[in-house]
Amino acid sequence: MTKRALVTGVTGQDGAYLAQLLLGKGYEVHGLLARRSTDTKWRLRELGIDGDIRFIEGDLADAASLQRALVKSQADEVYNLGAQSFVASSWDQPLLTGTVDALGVTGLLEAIRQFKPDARFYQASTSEMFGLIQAERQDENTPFYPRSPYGVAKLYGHWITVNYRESFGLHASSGILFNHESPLRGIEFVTRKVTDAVARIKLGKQRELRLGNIDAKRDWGFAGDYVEAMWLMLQQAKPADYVVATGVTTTVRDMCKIAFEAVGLNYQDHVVVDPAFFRPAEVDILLGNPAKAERVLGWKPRTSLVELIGMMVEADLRRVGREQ
Ligand code: GDR
Repeated sequence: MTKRALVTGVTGQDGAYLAQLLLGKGYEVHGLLARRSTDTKWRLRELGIDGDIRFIEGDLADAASLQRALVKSQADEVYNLGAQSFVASSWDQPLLTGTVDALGVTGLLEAIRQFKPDARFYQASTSEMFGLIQAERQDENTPFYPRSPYGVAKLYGHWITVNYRESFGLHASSGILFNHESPLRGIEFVTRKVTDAVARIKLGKQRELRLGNIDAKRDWGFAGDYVEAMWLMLQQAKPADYVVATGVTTTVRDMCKIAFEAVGLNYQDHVVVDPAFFRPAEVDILLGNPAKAERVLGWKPRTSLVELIGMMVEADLRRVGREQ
């Protein structure tokens, strides 16, 4: 029997890699497609899978469209990857962020409860929920203290997932993913902003790179590795929550150093700190402990930060080169 999956956020970085993984496993993949005036399918085209996904028009902010998507797809597995996912924008659009990232999760869980209660559910939770809480390494038992409207909305999404699991017996799991990047990362996020700039500077199209807080520390992994953990969570007999991370933390500054060194440049010659990119509140350090994912799911990150940044710089050199 062919398995059917419904993926929200299918045009995003994680959605694209997950869809590729599921198609490779023989799934029928349905993707919720929000109507936008701009082209959103470029990632799916880059992976060569845009023609293989069954799109269902809908939006996490529209509960009726979620119900329709559930009925239409008859999904066995539902992956909720759709979100307003840029932390900095969540201060400018706090209500939209809450509507999509918090209430949207309830809308989807309700649609499952009413129309496909045997479907398994994955919620994209985030290390941003830990926020101010500094632990030696953050794990599933670390308390939460979000530091942005995004983090607060995601914490609601996390707890409503736990509550629907405990209240209605849904097979609902939540992956607390630390930062995960790739050549398909949106340009607004710091790693891709850096690797794109490195390519432009190397090819003589840009001179400087303006960044915010370069002392922030993040636990960065490769998105392609992380979508495997999502799938594994839904293959378990019992639903649960898992931290997905590398267990290594690096400053934005050192990540820049790696990226510029990949093309033989010194970041200090190009990076300018610009307070315009500082956030109203910052999460200073994130460092995860993926021991449970390794023990229960048999999952391990396979890509180091140096390999990841190298892969991103290479892809951006090709992209910028093509523009010329
Ligand atoms: P983050 O990712 O907020 O951690 O959330 P981002 O790459 O935006 O920021 C990482 C850190 O870099 C600092 N920083 C800058 N960030 C951006 N975007 N632009 C800059 O110029 C800049 N300069 C310094 C930030 O202040 C921050 O400390 C990501 C998102 O994918 C979330 O959706 C996800 O939940 C978490 O990761 C896990």
